[in-house]
Amino acid sequence: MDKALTKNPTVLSWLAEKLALVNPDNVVWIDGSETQLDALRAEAVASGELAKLSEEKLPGCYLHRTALNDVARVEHRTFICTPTKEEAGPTNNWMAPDEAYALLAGIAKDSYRGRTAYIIPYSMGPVGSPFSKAGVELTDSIYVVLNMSIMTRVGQAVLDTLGDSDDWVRGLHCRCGIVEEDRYICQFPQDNTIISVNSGYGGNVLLGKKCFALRIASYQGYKEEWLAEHMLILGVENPQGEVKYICAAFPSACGKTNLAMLIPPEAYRSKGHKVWCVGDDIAWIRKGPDGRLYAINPENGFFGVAPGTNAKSNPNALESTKKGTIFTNVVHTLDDNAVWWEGLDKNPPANATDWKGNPWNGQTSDEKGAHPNSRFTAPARNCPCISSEFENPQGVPISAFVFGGRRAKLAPLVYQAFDWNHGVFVGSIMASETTAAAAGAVGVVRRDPMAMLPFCGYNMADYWQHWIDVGASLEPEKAPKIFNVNWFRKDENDQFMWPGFGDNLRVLDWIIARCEGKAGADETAIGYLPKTGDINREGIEHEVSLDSLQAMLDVDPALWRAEADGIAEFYAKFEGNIPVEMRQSLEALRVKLG
Ligand code: OXD
Ligand code: MN
Repeated sequence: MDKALTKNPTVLSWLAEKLALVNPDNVVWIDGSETQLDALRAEAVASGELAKLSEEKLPGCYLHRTALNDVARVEHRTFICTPTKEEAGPTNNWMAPDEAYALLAGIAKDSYRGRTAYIIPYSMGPVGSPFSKAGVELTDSIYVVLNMSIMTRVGQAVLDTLGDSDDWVRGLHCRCGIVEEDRYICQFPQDNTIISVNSGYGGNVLLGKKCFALRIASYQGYKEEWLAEHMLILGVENPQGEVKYICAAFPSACGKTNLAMLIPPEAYRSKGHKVWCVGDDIAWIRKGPDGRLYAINPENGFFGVAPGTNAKSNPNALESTKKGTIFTNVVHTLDDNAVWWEGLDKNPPANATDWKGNPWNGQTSDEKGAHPNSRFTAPARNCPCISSEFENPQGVPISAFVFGGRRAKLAPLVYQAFDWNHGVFVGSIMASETTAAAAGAVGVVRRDPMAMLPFCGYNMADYWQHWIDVGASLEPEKAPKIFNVNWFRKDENDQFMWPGFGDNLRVLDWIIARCEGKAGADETAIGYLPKTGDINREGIEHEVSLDSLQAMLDVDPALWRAEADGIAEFYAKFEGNIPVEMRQSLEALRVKLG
């Protein structure tokens, strides 16, 4: 075994126990140095775990393919292991901790035999920031080490900052045989512990991301009076150079990474408006000394979906992948030793290997070359619009929270909640209609409160109460305002009515003006809506008529009455544990709808 990088007794004793269980041939501490990472890259290339891509086209970039049965997060095999089922709540899978530890120990036992154990000390958030938390991940995968080195801050500095503290998250990852039936992603919030077995796919094994920064951290936030949210963070700069920060939560397939890296439309850009990305997936939020809420992005990179990313949809994300990036399950283009995915451009390669590793001719094949959930792991500092505040240990002050979903007819383009508690209600009723992109019926409403359904590490009713309590701790004029957006409203011909992408800034513009008390609104049953004249249409590329805008802002009482019934049905799952403030909001909505 390498010389330990820390004397922290809790780290050393946990490692000793887990190493005895998994029984590796070698043990390597990850110190965060480029020399060590380079050696690991070379080893992974030699073993075939990674392919080195063209140094000329994609410097420092690699390609990885997962097992065919291991391509996405597995929600049905993800468990919250709290002492009682009640603490996990009706929206999580639950297993009793003793049962889970015993089951997982049986699977993990001797699973590193003949392999090397890598000990990754990492920080979620800039090292030393009051928002940040440390973790240690024990893994038998170089792919995990290299991805964690992009997605988090890794190495000696993390352990030096941790000192002898016990406030760190234990993470054990065992690849085992990638057996689907024995795949488990278990979180033990009371023990600050994560155990993930039988997967090598990022979302299941980069334990700093969903497992720690959302599931464990949401519970830590509940206990320590802060919030861990599935939210992007962006800064909107006006021509005077003032930047306002917005946190936004969307279910998957709603363009979250695109919004986080939005390019202002020409009419705005030419006047000096800019958008800065602080984060594209996760926000950790705390009250600052001035009584406002501040957010940091605990991650250090982007683990983005590749298909659909292109020079038009998200040039900033595309540029972020041009160096130091690991691609997973995309197409390998053989003529130039680079990568391709559906939606990158209209020129699929003729001479390529698909995500399964088979020869693939993109010009004749009916099959997709890249897996629909293929990914890039790119360093955040590559992003052309990364915020100057990205590393700010104090975070950025939040002006607004934005929730959103994909609703063809129901939700208007944008509305503002009446107040904080009503905003919590608005977040709790977030939902998306299923699209043809996923298997199953189209247009089915899937509830995904605050986009946290698969990520809340405790009872969602307690989580909502925590949101209400955070609001109560803020002076009303310092509390962020809360909004809901819907970029996906459709007309009677089933066509999207709003152009989306850069033009979404026009909606953010109204949101910021509302936060500053500078824009008008109409009061409706569901919240405050802009008047058509309040949304700036100047220079909009795809003409949006006033009538069309009016239609996008329409609130149909019949549809909303049916929605209220759907919400009541969803709330009934929580057996009377819904915070009273939310029940009152639902009641008030019903009364106003008549
Ligand atoms: C993600 C997700 O990968 O939300 O970010 O699924
Ligand atoms: Mn996400």
